Amino acid sequence: MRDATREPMPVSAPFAMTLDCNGRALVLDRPRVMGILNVTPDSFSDGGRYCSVSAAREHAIALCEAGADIIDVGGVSTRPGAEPVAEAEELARVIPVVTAVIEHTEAVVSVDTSNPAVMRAAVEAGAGLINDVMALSEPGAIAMAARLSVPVCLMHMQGTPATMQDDPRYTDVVTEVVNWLTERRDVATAAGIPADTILYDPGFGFGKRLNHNLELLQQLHRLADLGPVVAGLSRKRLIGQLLGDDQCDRLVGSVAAAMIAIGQGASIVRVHDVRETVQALAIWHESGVASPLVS
Ligand code: 8Y4
Repeated sequence: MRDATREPMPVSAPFAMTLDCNGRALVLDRPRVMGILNVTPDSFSDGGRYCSVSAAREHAIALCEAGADIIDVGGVSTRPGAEPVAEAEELARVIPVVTAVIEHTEAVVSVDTSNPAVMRAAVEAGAGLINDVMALSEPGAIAMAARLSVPVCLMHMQGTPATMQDDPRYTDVVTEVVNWLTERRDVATAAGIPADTILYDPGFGFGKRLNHNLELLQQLHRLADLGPVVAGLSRKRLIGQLLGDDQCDRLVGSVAAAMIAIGQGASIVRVHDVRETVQALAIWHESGVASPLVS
């Protein structure tokens, strides 16, 4: 029997919203987990394309069985020093995997890309969310996202992946990130993207030092005033920094960080370790502790 003290907390607008992700519903009545599926050659390599697609598909199925609500498929690395990837190559990596994940799972598929042609092909293959670390700043990206009418995640980055960690500077990182995301929202809505289909992400680690990342985490609730927040902390360097050892295993630290982000009002956490994060979130949910998503 379900004890009255363990009934889920009531959740109200504005963020108990349901997003229509290309026919698949993403209900933000509780924190959701986005599982990371990298389809760069170093992740599921075997030379041949078929092998890597089937390996990626199997990993996606495992992530869903572990409780992922969203699978984020990305074919281009954002690491400093990563090789640029031609459009044809990105399409060849991403689209067969999107197709396979749509066919074999019920998850919302998000496409991690800044390229409008990849956005279009992915949505045609069934993807239901655009996750763009460039916040639709590439030529044609805003217009394409507006035309595709799927929700978009706008992420903040200072600089470019190649140089962003060289010397990031802010006067007031949280205010600057909030203002920048507000500007990107205004550009997006002016182009016809409905405001209630936009998600916001501070871009942990993207042109930020440890103190910047921590300030953003401490004040993540200020981003949540804009709309649903996505937080990606999983296995990032800041976890190693906080643990005092860059080389140590980052699993437990990543799960803890995801929980803190949820406590600060994040709607979606982007993670590698789905099973562990889902377990931690179950404790959150079942505890009945008031969700910050309740307004
Ligand atoms: C180990 C593994 C260390 C991965 C670092 C990393 C975000 C994102 C990335 C994010 C959203 C990454 C595509 C960087 N981070 N999308 N993408 N938010 N929305 N690095 O924080 O995971 S890639």
